[in-house]
Amino acid sequence: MLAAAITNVASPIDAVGGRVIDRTPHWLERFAVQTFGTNDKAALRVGIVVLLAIAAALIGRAATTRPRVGDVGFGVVGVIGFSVPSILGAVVGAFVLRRLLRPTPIEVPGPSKAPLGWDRRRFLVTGGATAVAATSAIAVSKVVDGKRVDDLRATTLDTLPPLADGPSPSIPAGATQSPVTPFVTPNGEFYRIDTVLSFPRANRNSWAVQIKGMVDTPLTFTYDQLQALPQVERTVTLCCVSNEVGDEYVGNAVWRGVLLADLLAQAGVQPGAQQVFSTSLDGWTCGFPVELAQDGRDAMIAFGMNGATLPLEHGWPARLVVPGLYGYVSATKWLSSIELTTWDREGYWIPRGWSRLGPVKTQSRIDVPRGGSSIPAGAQKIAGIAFAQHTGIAKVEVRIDGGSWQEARLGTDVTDDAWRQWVLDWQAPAGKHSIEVRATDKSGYTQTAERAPVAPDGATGHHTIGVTVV
Ligand SMILES: Nc1nc2c(c(=O)[nH]1)N[C@H]1C(S)=C(S)[C@@H](COP(=O)(O)O)O[C@H]1N2
Ligand SMILES: [Mo]
Repeated sequence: MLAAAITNVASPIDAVGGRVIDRTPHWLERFAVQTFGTNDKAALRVGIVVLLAIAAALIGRAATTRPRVGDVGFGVVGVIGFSVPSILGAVVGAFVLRRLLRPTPIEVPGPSKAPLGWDRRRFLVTGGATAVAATSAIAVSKVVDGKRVDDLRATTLDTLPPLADGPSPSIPAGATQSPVTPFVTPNGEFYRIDTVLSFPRANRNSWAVQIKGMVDTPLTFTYDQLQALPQVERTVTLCCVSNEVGDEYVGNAVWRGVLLADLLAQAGVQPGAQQVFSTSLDGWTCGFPVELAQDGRDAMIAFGMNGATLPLEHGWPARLVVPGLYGYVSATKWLSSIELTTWDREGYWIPRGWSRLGPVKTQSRIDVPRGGSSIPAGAQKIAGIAFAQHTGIAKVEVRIDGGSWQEARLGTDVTDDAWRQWVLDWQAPAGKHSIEVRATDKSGYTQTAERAPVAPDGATGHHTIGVTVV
C-alpha cells in the first residue's frame, strides 16, 4: 500500500477490488447492492482483507513445516494483486515469514514442548516489529493518498466563469412543496453511484475530452477550451436505474456545461452512426441513441453543479448529463471520450444484464410522512416528489387506505427535465393507515401499480407507505 501510494497508483486491495467489481456475476452484484446499498464498496474491501487474513493464516501454518509453501503462497497472492506494489508486498511478506520461522540452534535446558530450534522470543520480537512496521506503512500510505485526493479536490474548487447571458433565473419558491426534500439537491447530499474504488486522478492541465469515431472532424477540448465555449445552465433530475420504488438514488441539480448537440454539429456526425458511446478515465463506458443527442433535448458535457465546479464524486473534470435517461446509459463521470459508433459497442452494464436502452420510467415518491412513523392526528401534509424526465409531470394522486385517488397540489413546473414536488393536505384520523401515490406524466401515461424489479430497465409500481396516527 505504501509503494502504491508513493507511486500514485491504486492500492493492491483496490486493484483487486476493481477487478472483482468488473467480474462480479449479476446475481451477486444485486445481492451486494441489496445487502449493503452504497456501502457495498466498504463491504468489498473488508471481504478482501478477511480473505487475505485467512489465506495468510493458512500459508503461515503450512510454512512452519514446509517453508516453500510460504514462498509459493505469497507468490500467488502477489500475482493476484497483479501490480508492482503487490509483488513488492509479497516479496516482503515471504521474507518476513522466512525470518519468523527460521530455526536457531538453541540450548534446550530440559524437556520442552516447543519444537526444537523454536525461539519464541525472537518470533515475538520479529512478529511485533513487523506488525508495527506494517501498520505504520499503511498509516503513511493513507496520509499520502489522502493528501493527493485533497490536492485533486483543491483543483476542483475553481469558481465557474460568469454566464454570457447573465446569471440564470433563480428557482421559483413554489417549486418546493415538500418540507424535507429541497427542490435542488445540495452537492453533498446528491446520491453517488459508480464502480470506482478510488477517484480517477485527472490532471487539470493535461486532461482533455475527445469527440471521435464516425464524425467528419474529430475534436479535442482541454479543460480551458471547454470552459471557453458558449455555456448553458440546466436543471435536470438524474436517476439511477437501480432506484427501487420510493428509493433515494435520484437527485436534482442545476448543471453547467456545453450542449452536446453543438459539439456534435461542429464535429459532423456521419450517416450510419447509431450510438453516442462514452468512456471515462477509469475505463467505464455507456451509450445511447444518436437521435437523443440531436432531438433538441439539453444533453450536455457538464463541468459545474449547483453553482460550483463539478465535485470529484460527481465526475470532475467533466461528465455527461442527458435528460430523460437513466445514469447507466448516459451520465459518464470523469469523462474521457465520446465516440460516434454503431450498436456493436456495448456499454459497461449491458453484458451484465441491463437493457441497452434506458429511458427513465415515470415515478413518484412519498417523503412526508416517513414510512413506518407515528404522527399526531389532525391536519397533516403528505408530500413528495414525482419525475418523468424530458416528458414532465402532469398530475400526482394520493390514495389513503385504498380509497379514491385524490389529486395533490403540484409545485411550480420548472422544466420537464426535472422532478416536480407535490403536497396534499390530510385530516389524519387515529389508527394505522396506508398511503399510496401515483403520477401521470405529460404524455398521459399513469404509473402502473404492477411491480417490476430494477433490472433490466427500471422498477415500476406505486410507492406505498404505512403510518400510525396517534
Ligand atoms: N465513470 C463512471 N460514470 C458513471 C458511473 C460509473 O460507474 N462510472 N455510473 C453511472 C450511473 S449507474 C449513474 S446512476 C450515475 C450517477 O451519477 P452520480 O454519482 O453523480 O449521482 O453516474 C453514471 N456515470
Ligand atoms: Mo445508475
